[in-house]
Amino acid sequence: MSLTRRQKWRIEKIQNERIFRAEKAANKVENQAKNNTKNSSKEQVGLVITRFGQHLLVESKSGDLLSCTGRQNIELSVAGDRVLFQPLNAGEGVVTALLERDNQLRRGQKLIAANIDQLFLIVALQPHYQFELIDRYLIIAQNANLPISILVNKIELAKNIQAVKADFAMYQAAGYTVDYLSVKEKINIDEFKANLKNKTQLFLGQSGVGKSSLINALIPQLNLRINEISKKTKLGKHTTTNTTLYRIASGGNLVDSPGVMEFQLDDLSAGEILNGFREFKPFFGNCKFRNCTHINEPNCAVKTAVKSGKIHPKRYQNYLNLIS
Ligand SMILES: Nc1nc2c(ncn2[C@@H]2O[C@H](COP(=O)(O)OP(=O)(O)OP(=O)(O)O)[C@@H](O)[C@H]2O)c(=O)[nH]1
Ligand SMILES: [Mg+2]
Ligand SMILES: [Zn+2]
Repeated sequence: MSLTRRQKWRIEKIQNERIFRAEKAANKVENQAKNNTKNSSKEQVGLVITRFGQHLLVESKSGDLLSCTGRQNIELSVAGDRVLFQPLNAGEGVVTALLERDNQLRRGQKLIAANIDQLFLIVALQPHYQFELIDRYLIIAQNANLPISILVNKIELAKNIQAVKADFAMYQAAGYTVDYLSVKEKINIDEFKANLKNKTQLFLGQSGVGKSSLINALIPQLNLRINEISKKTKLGKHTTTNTTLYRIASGGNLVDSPGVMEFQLDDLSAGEILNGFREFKPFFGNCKFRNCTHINEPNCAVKTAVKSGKIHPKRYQNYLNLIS
C-alpha cells in the first residue's frame, strides 16, 4: 500500500517544520559555544546511539553519553553513525560533521541505521508471519547489500513445528539461514548468543514479534520496554519508537528498531524486487529475452528453473504477487 499524495505532503510539511526547529536549536547551541570560550574544547569522534527528533544521543570514545544537537547543514544522523562532535556543558554537545558511512539501511525515504554488519529479521507465530512482509524485508536487505538471517521466535506456540519449518524451507533453499527460538521458554537463546560476533547487528521485524524481548535476553540488565500484543487484533502495539544501539559487554552491538507499520510498506521498484529474489539470478542470462520479466515470456529460464525444482515454486509465486 502506498501513501496518498496528501499523506506524503503532510509528512513533508512535518519534516520541514522539524528541520527548521532543529536549525534554530543548533544555532542557539553554537552561539552558546562561541560565547563560552571557557568550555570550548576540541572535536571528538563519537558514535550515535539514537536520535530523538532532532536530538542525538552520542557516545564518546571514553564511553560518556552526550545529548547533542546537529549543526546546521549536516545530514541527519541515525543509530550507528560516526560523527564529529564538540562537548559543551555537562552532558551536552554539538555534532559538527557526519563521518562517511560504510553502509546504510533505508525503508523507503526513511533512514533506519548506518554502519551495520548483519541484519536479523525476527518473525513469530504471533503475530503470525506473513510471507509478503518477509519477502519485503529480504528485498530491502539485498538491495542494501547487507546480509540478513531469519529468526522465528515464539516457537513454543507452534502446534506443529514441522509445518512451520516447512514454511521456511523456501528461504533456506534460497540460501538464507533460519533459526527457531523462544525468548519465553529460553529455547535456542544461548546458542544464538554464542554466535553473536563482534559486530553491529540490527533486529528488524513486525511490531510484537519480540525484538526488544530478545535483546533483553541477550544483554542482561538492559530492561528494554516490551508490551504484550493486542488480545483482539493479535498485533503488536508499536512499543519501541526509536532505533537504538546497545553495547554487548563482550564486544559488538545490537540495534533495536520499531516494528514496521503495515501502512508504511515501501514502494519497491520492479528492479528492486527482482534483485531481491537472489536465487533467481543464476538463470537470468538464459532467458530468451534480455529484458525478460519472468512473468509471461516464452523460453524463460526462471520459469524453467521453477518447473525443475531449482527455484522454490512458493518463492516464485511470492515474486509474482509482489511484482503485479
Ligand atoms: N509467547 C511468547 N511471547 C513472547 C516471546 N518473546 C517475546 N514475547 C512477547 O511478545 C510481546 C512483544 O514483545 P516485544 O519485545 O515488545 O516486541 P517488539 O518486536 O520489540 O515490538 P515493537 O517494539 O512494537 O516493534 C511481549 O509481550 C513479549 O513478552 C516468546 O518467545 N513467546
Ligand atoms: Mg520493541
Ligand atoms: Zn525470464
